[in-house]
Amino acid sequence: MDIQELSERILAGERRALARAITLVESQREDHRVQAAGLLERLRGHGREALRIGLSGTPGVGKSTFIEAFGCMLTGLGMKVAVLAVDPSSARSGGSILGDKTRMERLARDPGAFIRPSPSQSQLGGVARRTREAIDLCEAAGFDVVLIETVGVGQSETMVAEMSDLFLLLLAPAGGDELQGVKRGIMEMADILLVNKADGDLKTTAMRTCADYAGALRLLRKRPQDPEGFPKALTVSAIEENGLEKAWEEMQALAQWRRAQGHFTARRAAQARYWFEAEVREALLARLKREPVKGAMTALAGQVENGDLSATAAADQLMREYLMV
Ligand SMILES: Nc1nc2c(ncn2[C@@H]2O[C@H](COP(=O)(O)OP(=O)(O)OP(=O)(O)O)[C@@H](O)[C@H]2O)c(=O)[nH]1
Ligand SMILES: [Mg+2]
Repeated sequence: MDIQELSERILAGERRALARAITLVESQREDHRVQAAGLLERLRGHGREALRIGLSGTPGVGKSTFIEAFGCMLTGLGMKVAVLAVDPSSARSGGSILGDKTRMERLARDPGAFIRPSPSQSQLGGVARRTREAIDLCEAAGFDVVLIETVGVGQSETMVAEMSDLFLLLLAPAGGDELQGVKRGIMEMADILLVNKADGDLKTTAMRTCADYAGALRLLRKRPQDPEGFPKALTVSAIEENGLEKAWEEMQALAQWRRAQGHFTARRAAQARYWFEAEVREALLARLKREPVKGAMTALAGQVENGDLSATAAADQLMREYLMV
């Protein structure tokens, strides 16, 4: 594969080149990793920046329906929209991805949109890197908005929040008790809560739920990266396509304020640092699982079990001999 040509075609906004590049960054093969690194390096400093919007929500809350409607609204405004899905649990079968394709049929056919489902990869670290690199590729290809979708499972929300400029949480209309179901940590990460399905019989419940969440948000500690009134709770109906423009206005207002205040750039810098540190940790852990460290660790563990070495002395020895620390 000619990396020079691929990078030129990505910069020219060619979908097929972008799709091919994402396949390359998803590959675990050593030679592919080298090519991917070369490509990403070549594309650095192109000066293009998308608004990265993370979106999370429990299964069935309406993420796919929302993305389809919201994405089409944005392309209707003349924007180029990329959708990346993050599914570290890999719990979803191929059937669900197929389901998504049909659910996002309109967006999938939209020439202003690019949709990339999650690869079947189970390791969270691998997914995080692949997604960050895919975001970079989409930015280089000139997308204005990159939507990063995740189902609210485990660490995936934190992961997506750490690679987004704005983080949205999609919620279902619910009775008061169910409000407690949203973990505080997730609430604290969200910039905008969207109570979906505010239509038909569910409309009044959705409005009440929204007011409840707005109340809960007011009790949270004020964050420096928020202007007055944020984080905010809004109602939407993805099916009836209501409240989407309002939600977009709020997102833009928040992003603009953060840009003007320097929070936008500062957040990206902090995220870059976070991922650097995460990569270092992961690389070290990976070395423990490979030879020769793996075997040395097993041997030392045996000595610790026999009482020949203390746990501390054995750990010190391993670090000195194999990890140069
Ligand atoms: N009434 C109503 N139903 C909705 C709305 N949005 C989505 N739904 C319905 O909720 C169900 C789940 O919607 P999806 O968009 O597939 O939800 P999801 O969050 O993507 O689900 P997973 O991909 O399984 O995590 C579908 O039957 C939708 O038709 C809405 O705004 N109003
Ligand atoms: Mg979905």
